[in-house]
Amino acid sequence: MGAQQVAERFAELYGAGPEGVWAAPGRVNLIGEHTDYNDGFVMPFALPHQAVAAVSRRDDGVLRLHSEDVEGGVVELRLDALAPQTDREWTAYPAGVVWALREAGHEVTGADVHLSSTVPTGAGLSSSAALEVVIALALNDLYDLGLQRWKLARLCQRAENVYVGAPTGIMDQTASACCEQGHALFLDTRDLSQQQIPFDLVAEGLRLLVVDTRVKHAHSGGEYGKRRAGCEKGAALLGVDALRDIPYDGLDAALARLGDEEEVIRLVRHVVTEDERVERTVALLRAGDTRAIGPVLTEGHASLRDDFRISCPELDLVVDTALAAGALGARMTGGGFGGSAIVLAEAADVDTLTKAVEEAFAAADFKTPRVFEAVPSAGARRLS
Ligand code: GAF
Repeated sequence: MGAQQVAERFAELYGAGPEGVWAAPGRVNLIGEHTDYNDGFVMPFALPHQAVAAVSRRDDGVLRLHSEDVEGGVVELRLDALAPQTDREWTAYPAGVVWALREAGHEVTGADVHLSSTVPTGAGLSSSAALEVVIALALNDLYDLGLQRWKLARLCQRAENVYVGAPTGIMDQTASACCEQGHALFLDTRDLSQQQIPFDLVAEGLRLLVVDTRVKHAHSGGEYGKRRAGCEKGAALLGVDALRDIPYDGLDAALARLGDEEEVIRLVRHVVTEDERVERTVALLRAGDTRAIGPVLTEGHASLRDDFRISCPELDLVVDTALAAGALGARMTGGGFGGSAIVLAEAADVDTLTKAVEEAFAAADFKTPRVFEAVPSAGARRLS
């Protein structure tokens, strides 16, 4: 839905037009998976799919929320009654942002919100971060809070960690808030320093496909938290603040010190090698050698599948089929346990690859996957 339609719907719901309309995108992560809560490197880019919010202020301590994408009417919440982990519905994401802003001391006295999103949910493409960031940006503008983008991302992460109760890192919210069109975002999650890396695949005759396996994933489920806890145990055993502090050339020595902690060894190996893969990818892109990142993406998938153990048969089938059909590289993207994979391919091979993946899914009796091209798009912004 465009800005005007969302504004018109807002007026129907609330009796007057909104003060403004904002958008925040979902993301694909090119490389750097499960590194963000280890103070490591990530490299997402924004999708054209986005959450759009029409918003007006209120001064009576009431938050009214409505979504075009969810059945049901307007949900009305009192700001002074917002409390962490009391809401299991979609409303927890926007309400959590209001809670986090207020808890951080920002004066937000209420809002009317109408939302409409094109980011597929449960597909590992950050539909929830898009919802959080679009609300944070709207309230930042309307209440003149003056918060920088990275700070908004931090508050959205707090909403997700504390209010929603999902122990995620900072990547998705920063991607939605800070990405730029035609670029991938090289983010150091330790100090949140950022570099925009030009990533114009079309100009090079390349395409990046997203294959949504339609196997739903969720972060509040236990597996994500278990991996995070395992990484923290690894850092503690090795006497470092975070696994980011284990240098790539010191990995073998570090693993040797972990003795028979087999599971921790696998987690540590993934995180340390994944940080190196991000740095390698950045170097290749800077050198203009985009095709050469393909094998790095594929290595990342093997590490997530074999060491981090968060892939699933559908994701593995995408990767294996795409590579056999001539892709330059392929990997699962996002949190894992379902969701989406990405495939880097020559433009001329896109149709063949898509058909090969669809046929392989049909033969395996999996749900029909949704395949689309990912074009590095703009981050969050005001539309009107
Ligand atoms: C999810 C989380 F939300 C991110 O913080 C990140 O950890 C990612 O999984 C894995 O890289 O998207």
